[in-house]
Amino acid sequence: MLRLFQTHHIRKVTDLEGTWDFSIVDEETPSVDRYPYKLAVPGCWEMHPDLLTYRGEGVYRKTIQIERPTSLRFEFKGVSHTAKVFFDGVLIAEHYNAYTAFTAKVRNVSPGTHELIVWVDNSFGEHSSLHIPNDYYTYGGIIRPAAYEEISDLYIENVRFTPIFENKDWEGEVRVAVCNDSHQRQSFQLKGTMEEHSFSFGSLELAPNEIRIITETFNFPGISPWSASSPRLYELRMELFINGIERPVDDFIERVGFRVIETGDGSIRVNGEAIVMKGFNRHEDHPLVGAAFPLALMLQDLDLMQDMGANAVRTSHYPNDERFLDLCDERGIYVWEENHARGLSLEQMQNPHFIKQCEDVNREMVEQHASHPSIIIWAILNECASDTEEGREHYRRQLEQIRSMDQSRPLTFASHHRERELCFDLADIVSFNLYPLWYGNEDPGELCDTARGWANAAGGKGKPMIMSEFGADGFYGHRSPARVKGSEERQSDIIEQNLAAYTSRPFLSGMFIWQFCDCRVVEALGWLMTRSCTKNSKGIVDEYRRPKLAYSVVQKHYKNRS
Ligand code: ADA
Repeated sequence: MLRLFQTHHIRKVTDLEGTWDFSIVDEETPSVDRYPYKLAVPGCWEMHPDLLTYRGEGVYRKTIQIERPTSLRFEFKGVSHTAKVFFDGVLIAEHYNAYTAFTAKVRNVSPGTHELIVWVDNSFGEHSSLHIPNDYYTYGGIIRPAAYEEISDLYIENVRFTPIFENKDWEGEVRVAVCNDSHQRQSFQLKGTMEEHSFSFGSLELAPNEIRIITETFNFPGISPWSASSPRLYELRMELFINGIERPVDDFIERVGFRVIETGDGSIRVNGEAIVMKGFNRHEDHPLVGAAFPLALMLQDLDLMQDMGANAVRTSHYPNDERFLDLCDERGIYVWEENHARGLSLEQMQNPHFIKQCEDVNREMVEQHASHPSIIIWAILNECASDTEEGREHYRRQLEQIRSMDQSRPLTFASHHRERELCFDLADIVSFNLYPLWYGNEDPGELCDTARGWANAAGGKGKPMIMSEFGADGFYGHRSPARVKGSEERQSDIIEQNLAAYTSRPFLSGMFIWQFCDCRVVEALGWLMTRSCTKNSKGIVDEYRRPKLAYSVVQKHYKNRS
């Protein structure tokens, strides 16, 4: 299931979940004629005992049975990290980046058995500027759900919704992409419903093979807004009618919420009320599934975060599985979603593929996730070279790209450059990754005050401020009366002092602990001394979600419990 609600009542959708044939492709097996493995989709190949550390190419195969002549639209929510999709031997899609979805279409498919091949590559090298050896793990495989839909010649490609609050009442901009795959001009009507509200785009026409985005703003008087305490959601259903045919030929359902976000005077306001985000940075990582989360484990993560009193999550450092965003919509959790990048030096940003690979992930993130009310911040390029003039150009270009696609959310980036930061003027919110008492010995409160000063002096005056990362390693079960570094005791002391400082600073709009759970990191030189057991152990729960001592410290501050 791609989403947590039914996205079509008319269009037939078939899940591609299940076991797929699989073979690795390497020097010994350069061409695949045998598939020795059966792997789960969604799944990571690292879950198989032969492939625990396999990095390279692999081929997935599945046959599908088609009952009647139709056209097919495939949707892959995430293939890690590069995919080529073949239908009956013909290449139908290529895609880079594990964390955004892609689609492919095949027209005029005849009834019978058809073969679907997905070639996957998770190797590192110059071809990949964003998936690099890093402080998290790039798994291999079809890691998120996939499905195919039977589509007619004229169909709805996607629907996007932006709530607007005008003259004390709610409106919504509805943006529908319609596609005419036929060789004829098509006349049609687009009608929408949202509970008791109905609206129409009137009569429309598309030329042969035309795809058009149609946008209009409608009034939705009397709706209940979405908020953290009352996360009211509405199903927005679009139906497409061909002139002369009574019943709709296609439909598309999106789930939306009404809220607006503003920044200014140092605060972030949701529907006019200033908020303080108390949250976690979370990697999609679990030893039982790698990055391929089933719903039950996503729920468990949110249950644990909420049990600690969190109201926010940062999708560090990439766009998340859309079912997780659906859950955040349902629960009223504020989401900071960011594009895919972590800690790239200027040299790494000079990779010839960097600009294009970032543009793609930015576009896909916004196009695919813009209707989620829970996402209240877009962010880019965690800890990259924003302290250099050349790096600044990349930040400027990417923030402009996102702003040109969506003006309804504030933008930020998490910086560790302190007083050397050059890009605060470009963002709407200033965000700091600082690790007082862990990487340095500063007092968290004093450092936070100093950081406010750095931001003010560097173009961030009046902008809301977030502590986007702070934390400490704590090895699960390592107890120490001396509270040595790396023990659960020391971790909980450091979290205590950080949270005491930030929850009492009225100028902060949010704080995100690094990190929710321990996560696997890539085994590469440089990490071994600081990433014992090839893990980042700053989780408040360990990789199996067992709480560390710091759990109750977080509860105390996030829930105001003593
Ligand atoms: C950085 C980075 C995180 C993680 C963290 C740490 O600030 O953004 O991905 O690597 O530091 O644990 O040091």
